[in-house]
Amino acid sequence: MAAQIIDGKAIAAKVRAEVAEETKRLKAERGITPGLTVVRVGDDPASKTYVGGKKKAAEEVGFNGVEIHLPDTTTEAELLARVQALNADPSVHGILVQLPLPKQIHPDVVIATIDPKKDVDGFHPVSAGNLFIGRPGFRPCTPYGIMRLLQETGVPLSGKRAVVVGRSNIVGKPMAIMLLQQNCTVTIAHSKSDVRAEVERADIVVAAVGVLELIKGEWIKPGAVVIDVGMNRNAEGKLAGDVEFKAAAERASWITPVPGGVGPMTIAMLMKNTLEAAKQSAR
Ligand code: LUD
Repeated sequence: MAAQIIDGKAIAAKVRAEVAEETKRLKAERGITPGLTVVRVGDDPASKTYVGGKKKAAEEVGFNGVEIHLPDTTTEAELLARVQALNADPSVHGILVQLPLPKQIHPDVVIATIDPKKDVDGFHPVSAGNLFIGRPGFRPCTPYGIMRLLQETGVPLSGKRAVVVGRSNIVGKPMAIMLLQQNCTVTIAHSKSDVRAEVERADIVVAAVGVLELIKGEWIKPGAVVIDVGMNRNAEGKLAGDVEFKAAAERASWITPVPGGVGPMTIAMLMKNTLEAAKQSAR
């Protein structure tokens, strides 16, 4: 069996088109142009690429997209002052501080300073709490995008055994909660787990560990759906995921590629969250 490819690039374009359409309406009916400000601190090369993608997408869907680039010597107090100014700016509906941050800045403190109404990353404790208890609120963009990818396959989730490999606050933990919300039987596997045994029995595998091809193709249960969140460089310097793509694709029913899978969806769902923030604002 050869897996069907989940085309994240195409589905992300569809999501952006939906957002662009609604943005037009929001402007015409209420005179609101969604504003997204992305703050990038320092010169992490991957962050530069990802933030560039966010700014481009914001412009494409008709938002006012702004990037603030600060030097890697920025102090925590300086960054907090920037965030507070954005909290107070009514033209800014969404604020995102790109991670990772330089080591002198504590990400938790910065995230907690963002007004939860503008938390389009869904990382604020209020957003995390709302997700945990099943209330409306901003969902972290990567797992939110993965739920959309799963929905687009048409594979029913209810009653399926899902394994999330990785337990980060930005991907693994929220991913597990969202799959639970859709009635999956969810396992979170991590560095102290028997990852192979957990993957072998899973109908849905979400790999979010950041270790090149840690998940072997032969571990995949025939017919499983495989979502690869990994963004690693291989020996040839090319982007590759946390799953051995070629071997896994021989067993899976559906699989995401890297690049062109989850990455573009992360950016598209950020547009969706920012539109939602603007809709909920007074103006
Ligand atoms: N921080 C994110 N840090 C890293 N890949 C992203 C990402 C697009 N505050 C905050 O944007 O949501 C975030 N909020 N993240 N990430 C990862 C994470 C953050 C990663 C990849 C991509 C966003 C992406 O577009 C492309 C793809 O997979 O096709 C490849 C891009 C390339 O390098 O060529």
